[in-house]
Amino acid sequence: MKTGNLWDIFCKVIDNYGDIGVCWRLAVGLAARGERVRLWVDDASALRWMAPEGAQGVEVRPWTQPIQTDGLTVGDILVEAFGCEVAPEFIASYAYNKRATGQNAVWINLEYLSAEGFVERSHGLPSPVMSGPGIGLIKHFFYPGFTTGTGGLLRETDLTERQARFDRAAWLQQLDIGFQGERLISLFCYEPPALGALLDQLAADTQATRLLVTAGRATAAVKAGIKDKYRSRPSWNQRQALSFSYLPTLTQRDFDHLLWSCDLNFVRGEDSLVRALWAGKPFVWQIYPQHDDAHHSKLEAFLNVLHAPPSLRTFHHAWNGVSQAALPALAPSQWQETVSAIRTLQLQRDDLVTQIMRFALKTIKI
Ligand code: TRH
Repeated sequence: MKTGNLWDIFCKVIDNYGDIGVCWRLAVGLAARGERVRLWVDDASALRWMAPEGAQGVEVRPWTQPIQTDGLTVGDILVEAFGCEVAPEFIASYAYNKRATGQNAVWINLEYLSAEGFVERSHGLPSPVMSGPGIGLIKHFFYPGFTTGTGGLLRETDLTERQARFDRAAWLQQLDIGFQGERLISLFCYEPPALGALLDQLAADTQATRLLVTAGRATAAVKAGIKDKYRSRPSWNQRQALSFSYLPTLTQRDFDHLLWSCDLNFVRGEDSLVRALWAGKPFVWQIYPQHDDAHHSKLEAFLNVLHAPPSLRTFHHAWNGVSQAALPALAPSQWQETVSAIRTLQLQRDDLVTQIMRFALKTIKI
């Protein structure tokens, strides 16, 4: 495809880091392939620690109300991330420009990652705009996913080379983690109901474990859990089999390094799930909870795509509060093969940036 197109990606930060995390990765991926990107975001604060150095070819713009469109060069491709509803004044000038130049509009609705069946059915579908300043334009749904009929997963072109070059010992030292050969487990989570049970399990294990706890909600949850334990059972970690390292906020690159360094990763939301998959180590996923428990079927669909063995399924059910059963024992050695298999399979598929660029070009030419 011809490169050098100008992409306008719109992102609204609802909560947590996934929306901006995915949009940033997409923007950087496009720029790395010669595209130009403007990322319009209502709250760019997380980028200060996720990507403090920015990226060549990506311009982060504040999504002000309204956006000042006077004198703005309209881009070629418009991406609306996660149904964030692009600013009407921007749509008006985009639509005006496309009509005036006779160029096809490319307005892509980027959706959340899911392994559910509707993703294949909905990926690529057109949705004519029936009202508002964009009336007459056609939006297209773009669904990331795990199967060939979907938009794929975000993956950098140099991912496997970076992994091959990675020096685990040096990275741990750089982070001041006093690693002494113990099992390393990363923890990026919300407030899992079984967190207390996990801490007990690790403290009771004959194998020493260091839990690398990510900043924010995971740190708050672990500290609260430990406090509770000391209050009710002061001897819960008497042998000190379980130790803790509380991490600062990491750049997205260092977040990968964390996952590559650990023997087991606990991740949450969609973006870190994909990073855990690329890391290729056994992982446990806490799915983003939805009010109507819609996340239960989403979790099940993912476990099916993963071909998760029974021990991994039951662990996920307890970790996510889908079942009230006691947290089963961790069995990472039984899970390794499953993770390696999905990683190998997904590495053979076209990544999301390749696919979205192909999709945009096709739509421009229609
Ligand atoms: O933060 P999340 O829980 O994001 C969630 C989900 O995406 C959810 O679907 C969405 O609806 C909700 O946000 C609004 O988890 P996720 O998706 O894994 O995103 C985390 C991002 O933060 C990811 O890009 C990795 C990055 N990260 C760092 O770069 N450094 C860090 O230290 C940590 C802990 C995370």
